[in-house]
Amino acid sequence: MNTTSSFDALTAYGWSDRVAVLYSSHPASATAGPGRVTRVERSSFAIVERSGVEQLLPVSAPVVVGDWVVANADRLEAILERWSSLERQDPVGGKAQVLASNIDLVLVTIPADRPNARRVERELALAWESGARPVVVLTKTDLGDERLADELSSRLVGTDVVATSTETGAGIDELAALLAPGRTAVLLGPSGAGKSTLTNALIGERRQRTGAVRTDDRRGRHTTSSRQLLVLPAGGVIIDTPGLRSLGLRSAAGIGEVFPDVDGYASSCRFRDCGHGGEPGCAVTAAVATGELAAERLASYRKLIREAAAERRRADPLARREAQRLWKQRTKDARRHDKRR
Ligand SMILES: Nc1nc2c(ncn2[C@@H]2O[C@H](COP(=O)(O)OP(=O)(O)OP(=O)(O)O)[C@@H](O)[C@H]2O)c(=O)[nH]1
Ligand SMILES: [Mg+2]
Ligand SMILES: [Zn+2]
Repeated sequence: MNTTSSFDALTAYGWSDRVAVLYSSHPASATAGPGRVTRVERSSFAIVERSGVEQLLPVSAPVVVGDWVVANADRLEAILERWSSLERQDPVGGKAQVLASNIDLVLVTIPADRPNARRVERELALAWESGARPVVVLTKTDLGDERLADELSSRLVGTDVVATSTETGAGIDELAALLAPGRTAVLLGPSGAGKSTLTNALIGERRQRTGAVRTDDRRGRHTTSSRQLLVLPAGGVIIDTPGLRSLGLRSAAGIGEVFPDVDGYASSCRFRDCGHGGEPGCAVTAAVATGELAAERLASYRKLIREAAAERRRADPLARREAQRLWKQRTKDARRHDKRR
């Protein structure tokens, strides 16, 4: 086993006791060394090894950026078990696409000059599903309304919001501190949000190409084309990603974490699986009626729930029939209940 050797170079890439245990308990570690995937291309992928040297291997298994692997000089022996993975519903194949693995933080970026809270809520749900902790990063605060950070914080109950600008340098140290002891973070957010610019600011040099935003609609131009794992000089690892248009949820697992306010009222609804769309005895719509809960927030929540449910039914025809049966039963019950009153 290689556990006594020096892992200095890999320490900067997030090597930890947890990885050491996964590695040394894997049979392949008897003959091959550990490495971390920094980039994946069509037919090859890059790993960094103990020596700190990056090398290219042919793709022989579905590796993703962030994976810890066991590899020989020119061959992938094994992918070590992932403890977190950020996944989206693949818009074409209907399968999951893993965007990054073994991450501790998901930095959900939202540009202050075209903030879209609904997109953030979707990305937060995706992030919670991954097993990593999401943090919202408001970018380009030099271009936006200065009340935006506070408005976001109050809408996104229970999620931290860091306000940044690479123009003024605001929030960059705060972000670096979140990453410092060797955590791995992945950047998520629309094209042109400033993810690569932020990456460069954290690294302290211009490593990632950045692109001007179109002036007509202020959208980005998809400057970054592939995911890239980079080491930060102050400690920590960052994965820069291209802005994605489609971010389909795989399940409803993360939605409750993003909407603890809605979930709080939902526990008082008459039906345990209330859809909060006009069902009798709905505590959530009652909270909207009294102004305790924003209608926009509920609309965003319901859209994500509906999408996750549709995804589940698509994947499972039995679930589809069960949903129809429940709905019929419930309307019958409700009629009976209302008559009794
Ligand atoms: N004013 C201002 N402009 C910024 C800031 N951060 C980034 N920009 C600009 O926003 C544009 C887009 O930045 P990128 O870093 O390329 O955006 P991205 O999120 O990486 O975009 P993709 O790679 O396409 O997903 C560039 O012209 C940056 O110079 C900021 O804090 N303030
Ligand atoms: Mg980029
Ligand atoms: Zn309800």
